[in-house]
Amino acid sequence: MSGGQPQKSTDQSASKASSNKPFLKLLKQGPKDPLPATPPIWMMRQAGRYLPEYREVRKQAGGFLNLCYNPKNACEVTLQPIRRYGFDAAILFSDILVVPDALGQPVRFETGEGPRLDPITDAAGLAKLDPLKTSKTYSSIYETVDRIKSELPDETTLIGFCGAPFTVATYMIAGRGTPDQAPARTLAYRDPDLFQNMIDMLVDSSIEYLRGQIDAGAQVVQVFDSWASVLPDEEFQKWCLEPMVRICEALGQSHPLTPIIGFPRAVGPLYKPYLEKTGVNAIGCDTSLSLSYIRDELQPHAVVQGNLDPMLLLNGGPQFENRVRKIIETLAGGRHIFNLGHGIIKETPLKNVERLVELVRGSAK
Ligand code: 1CP
Repeated sequence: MSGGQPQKSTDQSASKASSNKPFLKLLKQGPKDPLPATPPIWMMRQAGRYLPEYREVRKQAGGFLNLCYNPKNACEVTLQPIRRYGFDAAILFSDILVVPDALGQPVRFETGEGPRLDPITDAAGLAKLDPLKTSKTYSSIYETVDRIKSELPDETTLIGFCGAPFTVATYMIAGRGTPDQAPARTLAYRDPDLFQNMIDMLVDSSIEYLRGQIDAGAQVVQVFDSWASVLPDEEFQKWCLEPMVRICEALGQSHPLTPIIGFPRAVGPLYKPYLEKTGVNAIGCDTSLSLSYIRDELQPHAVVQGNLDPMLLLNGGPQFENRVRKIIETLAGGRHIFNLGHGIIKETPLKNVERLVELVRGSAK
């Protein structure tokens, strides 16, 4: 499998380009370097349904995955939030479920219902997947990255991404989003060897996919482990931490200059061991982490990213504004990227996002 093989480093351009990109520059700095006057800002799910211009393209794209696999349209929706708000980073428009789709487990998006896959529950199901077949699907995404790179403003950084193996496996096993990820947890306990094989396949394919995105022009990558918090400590080590360590080691060998952001959402006290063991450059902090924990326990070791509650952004008003100021003030002594604690909610008023950017950019002392 191509995933495990180190390749010649192709991320040299990332080092040259960082000086005029505040987001990339911060990620490459050490803790002692001078900090920017205001934190760089982007928002998880910044390209999406809260934007009228996204809904317009989406309507005409003929299905969500068609949008992801059409480089012209995917590039367009990636750039929309940059044009409107001037965020410091653009995130490739795609989805974490592109990986199972590429491996041969077709993904459908039912209108208003989220993703659907034929669940994999046994070895025969897993054996149908073919890691050698991914390149055709992945190359359309790389083409999108290449396009974005040529159209992105000079000062904007491009983030590539994938889902963490555990989070992606929860969808492959349940065949859909589930409130408690019970089908995946059950399979992991009932048949750990099969579960391990699935995780291994996802580790290799994620490495291949992230390397391809970086080679095509992604300057930073983020790995989303949205459901890591449902596992007890021991299983977290095995199914979340170890796979992420392997991904970071592989990228560290092939693309040592490309920063990695980890997002082990809602794992509470496990944030610290995650940071220590994976060595990620930056850590996405979810809404539940206290600002003092982020400042004292995480920020000395990595760039911290977060953590405004998307619900506060949706509601706006003084509570929202005060919290934005408090986040910035508390984390001002170290490296901080302003973001939400999870994805933006689709009903969020555009004027609140505008106000957020104004507050963050106007926060210089
Ligand atoms: O109808 C639509 O237009 C689909 C809505 C949508 C969008 C805009 C989905 C379906 N995916 C996306 C894009 C997307 N997804 C991006 C790129 C855009 C950006 O961030 O600006 C990214 C990074 C993701 C990541 C993603 N997809 C995650 C991890 C982050 C998180 O929110 O926790 C997860 C869990 C998914 C799965 C997924 N894709 C889409 C939906 C509705 C879901 C959740 C399904 C569920 O659990 O019910």
